[in-house]
Amino acid sequence: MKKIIKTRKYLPYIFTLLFVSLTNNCLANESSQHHRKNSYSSKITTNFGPGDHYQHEMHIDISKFKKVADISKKADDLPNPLNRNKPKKVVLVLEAVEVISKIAPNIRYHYWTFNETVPGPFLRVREDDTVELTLYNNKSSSHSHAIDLHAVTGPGGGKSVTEVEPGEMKTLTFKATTPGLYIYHCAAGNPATHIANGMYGMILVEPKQGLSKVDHEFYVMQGELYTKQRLGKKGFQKFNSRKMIDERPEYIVFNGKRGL
Ligand SMILES: [Cu+2]
Repeated sequence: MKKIIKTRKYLPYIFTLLFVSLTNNCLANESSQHHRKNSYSSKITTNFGPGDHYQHEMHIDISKFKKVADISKKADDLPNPLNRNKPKKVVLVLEAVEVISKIAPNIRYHYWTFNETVPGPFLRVREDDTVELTLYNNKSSSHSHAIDLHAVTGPGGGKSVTEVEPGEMKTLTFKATTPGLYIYHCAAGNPATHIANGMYGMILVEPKQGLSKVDHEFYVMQGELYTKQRLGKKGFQKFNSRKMIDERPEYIVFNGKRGL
């Protein structure tokens, strides 16, 4: 990060850095109906949020998931400014895909993603656009997934109409009424677990008058990975819900993995 800032002296630019907070104030507990049989074990609590006793342990066959060489979204991989005077209909398609990729060399993790990168695609629309967003859930997924866009006004930011089981797809249509830069994230089951595993990104709703011209724009998001094994341990890393509840990440990453 520091390196990027130092070498980009031709500021200003839009720097989209988001600190993903994985705290106890998330929305719901894992529900057994959102999982494939025998792929997990969860201890359900009745209080709001995951609660101190939340447990989630995956039992997956990693050979059944797609291998992705580089999970990291490139910081300069985002759409250009829109330069449009009028609103229009924008069609977006996202796919929830669970993959195996590397936090660092020889350190593998079962990432849950939008479109196979962390963060997911940078979405860019204009104020008053009508956005039609389709969410697919890859049939290989171990969980149901959904999308909650903070640019959307309505139940769960769209989560309530986009929750999809493996192999399903659903479409949400919304009007981008309020300009701003917003997070989107999966909100199925226990949202903190889905976010921790990589299901987040950003949506920019450009104001009608557009944004000031800049030399460069970058897309960088911070995430935290809660692995059962300690930092630096080689091999496949399992998710540890206890560390997530306690907010004790083993890895703090930018765009999904350790920098090289
Ligand atoms: Cu999800």
